[in-house]
Amino acid sequence: MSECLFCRITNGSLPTEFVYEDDHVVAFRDINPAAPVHILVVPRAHIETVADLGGDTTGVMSRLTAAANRIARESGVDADGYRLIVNCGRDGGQTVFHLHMHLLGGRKMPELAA
Ligand code: DGP
Repeated sequence: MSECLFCRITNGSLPTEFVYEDDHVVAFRDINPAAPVHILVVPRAHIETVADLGGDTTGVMSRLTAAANRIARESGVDADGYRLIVNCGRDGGQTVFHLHMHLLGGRKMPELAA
């Protein structure tokens, strides 16, 4: 049995409402939202970090981005804009080591700190 939290969510063993799913990607609301719209877009495949992409998994970021853009449109935040974030590793702020993209929208995002 996989112990990975997001594998348990993507494979349905931890019941979670999906706002989007296809053969490769699922998306669900962040448990600790940082914006009115805060969705996590996650590959079904277990890939620990964005740094692990390459070879057979080169297309994963395109799939995540396409799904995030679609969810942004469906959530009505596309006109005003939104932020897509991928945290990588501990210094990058990653806490769940299954690749995921944050979609944040519904409020003005602050400028990134220097
Ligand atoms: P990151 O820091 O980039 O690894 O983001 C992980 C996010 O995952 C964090 O914003 C909180 C969210 N999260 C953690 N556990 C759960 C959970 O069980 N369900 C949901 N929906 N989100 C979770």
